[in-house]
Amino acid sequence: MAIEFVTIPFSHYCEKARWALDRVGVTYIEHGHLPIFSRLATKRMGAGNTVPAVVADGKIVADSTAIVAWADARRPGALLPTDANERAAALALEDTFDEQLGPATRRWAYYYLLPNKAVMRNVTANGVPTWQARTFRMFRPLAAGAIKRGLKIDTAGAERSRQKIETVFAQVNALLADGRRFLVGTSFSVADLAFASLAAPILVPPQQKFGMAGPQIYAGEARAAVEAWRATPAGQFALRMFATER
Ligand SMILES: N[C@@H](CCC(=O)N[C@@H](CS)C(=O)NCC(=O)O)C(=O)O
Repeated sequence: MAIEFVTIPFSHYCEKARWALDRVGVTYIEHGHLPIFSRLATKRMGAGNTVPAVVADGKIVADSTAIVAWADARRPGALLPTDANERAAALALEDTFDEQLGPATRRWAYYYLLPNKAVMRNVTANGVPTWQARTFRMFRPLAAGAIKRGLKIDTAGAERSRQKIETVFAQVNALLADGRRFLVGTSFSVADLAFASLAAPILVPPQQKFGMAGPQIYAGEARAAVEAWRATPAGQFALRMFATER
């Protein structure tokens, strides 16, 4: 039976959960919402404030980390390594990416993309009810203002986020320096999935949907930063994960 999957379609945490569900072959019906509206949906289902959230067998599984664990339980070992040490290492990396990388890439991407009317129009037009897309378009400056305030998106915040991204990328570059193919062990795990999906807003892999395919969505200094991140070992690694494991 299909499960219900509530998302903001272009959210990288939702992509993390979607990738996990796809990986284990779970059938789901995705209910996409735009920011602000997503809270109405999660409230209605009795989940917290954020997406992704899943309803399966009448139970709510909220938070991408819980959804990955739920998905792995459907096909044990598909995402969480079965070896205890590897599992602990993969989960620790997932935590770092969830807590450090995800908020930083989101703030940095919003800082540069929110003012771009054409890109935002494209990004917010897909996978959500038409009335939401239309309302968002109509009240774009208001909605953009609310997102900016909610996520503290300003020049100083974008710079702090850039530094955080650099720190996490340096950590991943260091792991990859020994030539390993995956971040933990010898096969794909939640560590690879979490890094690639949460870095996606600043790497813009071609496999991404929702109007976010390709670095051309950025201009000027942001485009240059994106190209530089894509060229790092960590950037190349994430792009390879999207190309071969997504
Ligand atoms: N720790 C959460 C973070 C999820 C998250 O931050 N979701 C954002 C979208 S990227 C959200 O739902 N924002 C809407 C809101 O806060 O109203 C997870 O891993 O699922």
